[in-house]
Amino acid sequence: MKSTSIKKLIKDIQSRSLRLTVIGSGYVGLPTAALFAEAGFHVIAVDIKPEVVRAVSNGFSQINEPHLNEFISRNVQAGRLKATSNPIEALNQTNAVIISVQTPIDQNKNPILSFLMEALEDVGKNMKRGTLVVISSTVPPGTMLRKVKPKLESLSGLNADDEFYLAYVPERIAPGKALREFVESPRLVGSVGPNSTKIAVELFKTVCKKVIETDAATAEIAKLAENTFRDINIAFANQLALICEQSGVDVMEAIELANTHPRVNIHTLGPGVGGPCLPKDPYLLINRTRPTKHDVINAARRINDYMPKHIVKLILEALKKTGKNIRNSRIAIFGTAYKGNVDDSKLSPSKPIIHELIKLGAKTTVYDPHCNESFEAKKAKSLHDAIKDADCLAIITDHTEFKNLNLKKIKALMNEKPAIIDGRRIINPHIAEKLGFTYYGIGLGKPHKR
Ligand code: SAJ
Repeated sequence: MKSTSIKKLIKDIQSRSLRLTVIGSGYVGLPTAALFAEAGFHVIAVDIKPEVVRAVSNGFSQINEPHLNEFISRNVQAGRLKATSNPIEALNQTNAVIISVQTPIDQNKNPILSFLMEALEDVGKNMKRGTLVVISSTVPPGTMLRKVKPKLESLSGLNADDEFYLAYVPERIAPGKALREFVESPRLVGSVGPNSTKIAVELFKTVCKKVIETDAATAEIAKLAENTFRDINIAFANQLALICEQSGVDVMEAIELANTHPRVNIHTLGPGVGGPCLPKDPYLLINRTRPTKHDVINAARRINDYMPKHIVKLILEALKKTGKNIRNSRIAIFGTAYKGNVDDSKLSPSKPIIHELIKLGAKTTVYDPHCNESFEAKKAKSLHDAIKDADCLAIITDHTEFKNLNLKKIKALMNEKPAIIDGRRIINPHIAEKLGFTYYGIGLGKPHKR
């Protein structure tokens, strides 16, 4: 009986007759739904936000992700992709479900698992025997075995890996490259049992080039380790930047040289670390462990959280140098998105920077060609509007549009004695200074080489 059901599921995957629900149609869920539909499955994308459901039903995405619109429109037209805000309606029509809801943290840095628990409630109460349940959300260590499995078993009255199938398949896609990375990045399948693994591997093989099997607990830690490693590496680059500023050295050159060593790969410094993942995943990783003095993870978080304050410090220094006071100075902020070429401003370093500037009495204007957020500053319609009569330009996001700025034109629009604070080191300091800007680049110790 059991082996028939496994064989049937595998056959259904191979013939694409398996029907799939994806719960949570955000930055991860929507690319997931679109790619499985593209692979030939019938997929129902579920989201609580009516505007998301409306957009997908009309064949487009509210998320600004390269090529996602094409995939959605093609698959909606082909009848393979639908959207609904009613998970039960979707679950009744499908025999596999991928849950990709958010798992943020609260003010005390503790995980908020309520979105996941609500989704599990719907799935557990409504799933049929033989359903495959995949958790794709990032979760604290131990969640699959301690929370997800018992909850689904008790709500459904079915046994995992026997009467229904369960796997942890964490996502690894970076916004801006989501579709490509979904296919190209090796995908971890965290097992709660051999039958479940077999089926989950078969399903993900239809879209991902490489699938790696492990147990669920190890996959949970591996996923969190990836983002925590990146956060720690960036914190190291940021600390190097602070060291270089005091040592009269350019951190960009120092890192470039260090990275010529075959076993060194220092990441890029910046104005802080934002986004839906890196600022919170380290806290998920250490959530259930005893506090320890020997703690690189919290130390890295502290450094990265300090960086926005450092940007404000550089702004104050530059204004002082040009004989201006922050109160009533006009500051143009370039970028509210958390990183280049995305429209997401979640936990963006721009937020604390803008709030502090407003608190200090600066007239703050923001410009972001990708992102609507302004964090209570005045929003400029164009680069020209943002920069006009500004005393200081602070570059916070590394959007492509900011990489080749016409500094001559910018200088002509700005007030006398203009300053630039380069939080992403995308401007040539020598050119800026030659044109008469007071230039402060993060990690650029002065006097720097000419
Ligand atoms: N940043 C730096 N320096 C760097 C790299 C990034 O300051 O060298 C900053 C960015 O500007 C941004 C923040 O860090 O503010 C996060 O950007 P990111 O590109 O590192 O990460 P995300 O949040 O867009 O995506 C990450 C990715 N994880 C890794 O690369 C290990 C992605 O693969 C994950 O799928 C995603 O988190 C996730 O959802 O977990």
